[in-house]
Amino acid sequence: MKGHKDKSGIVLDVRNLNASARTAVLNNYTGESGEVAAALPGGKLLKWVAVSFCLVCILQAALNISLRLALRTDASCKNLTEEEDSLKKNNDGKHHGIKSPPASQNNILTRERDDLKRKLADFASQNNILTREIDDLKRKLADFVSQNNILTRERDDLKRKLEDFVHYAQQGWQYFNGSFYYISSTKQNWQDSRDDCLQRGASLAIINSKEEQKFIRQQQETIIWIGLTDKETEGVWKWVDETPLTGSFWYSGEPNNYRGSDEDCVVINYYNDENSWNDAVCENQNLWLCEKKMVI
Ligand code: MMA
Ligand code: CA
Repeated sequence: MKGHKDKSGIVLDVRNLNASARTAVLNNYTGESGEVAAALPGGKLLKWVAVSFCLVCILQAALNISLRLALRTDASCKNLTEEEDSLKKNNDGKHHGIKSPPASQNNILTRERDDLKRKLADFASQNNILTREIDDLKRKLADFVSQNNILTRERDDLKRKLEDFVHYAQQGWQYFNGSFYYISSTKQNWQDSRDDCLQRGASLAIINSKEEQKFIRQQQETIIWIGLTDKETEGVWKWVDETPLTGSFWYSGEPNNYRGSDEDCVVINYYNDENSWNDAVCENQNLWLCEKKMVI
C-alpha cells in the first residue's frame, strides 16, 4: 500500500482525494524545512475528528438533558396553573354564587338562612316589646311633667303664702286661727278705715265666731271699726265681703240709730262684754281693725 506516514506513524492515503483536497492536506503537512512531508499527519486529523465528534456527542447529550428538563418544568408549571385555576374558580363560586355550591354547602347555607330568619323574628318581637315600653315611658314622662307642673304651682303658691306670713308678722299683725289682725294707731271715719285695710291687702274685720270675737276683744283697749254696715239698706246688716250677718254680738239695746241718728257702721264698743257691738254714725273718728285671711 502506497501512502504517507505522519509523525504518529499513521498512514494517510491521499490517492483517492481530488486535487484541491490533496493540495490542502499536503499544505497542512509541510515540514519544518518547508519541504512537503513525505508522510501526511493522518493521526492528528483523526484525533481532531474524534475529539470533535466527542464534543458534538457531549453537546448533543447536554442539549437532550436541557430539553427534557425544560419540557418537564413546562409540564409541571402547566399542571400547577391548571390546579390554581381550578381552585380559584371553586373559591370564586363560593363567594359570588357563580358556581352552584355542593350539597353540603347548600345545607350550611339553608341552616344559616333559617337561623337568620329566627333571629329576625326574635328581633321583631323584641322590637314590639321595646316599642310598648317606650310608649309606657312616654306616658309616665308626660304624667311626671304634669305632676311637676302641679307641684311647681303648689310650691310657688306656698312661697307666696310664706312671704305673706313673713310680711304681716313683720308689720306687727297678730295671727289667730287663719287670719292676721291689725289695729290702727290713728283714727278715721268708717269708709277711710275700710280703704286703708284694702290698701294693706286686707279688709275691715269680719267676725264669724265666738272665738274670733273673744280674741279681738282681748287685743283692743278702745272703740274700733269693724267691717259691718247697713248703709245700702237700713236694717239689713252686711259684712264688707258682701256676706250677710248670721251670728251677731250686739250690745244690749243696739243697734238703735241712737235718737234718730243715722247709725249705719259698727264698732266694738263695750269690749269688756262678749256682746260688745254698737251701731254708730259712719263719720265718727275711730281706730279700726283690719283682718287678712290667710288661706293655708
Ligand atoms: C252713744 C252712741 C250710740 C249708742 C249710745 C248708747 C250716746 O250715744 O255710741 O251709738 O247707741 O251711746 O247709749
Ligand atoms: Ca248705736
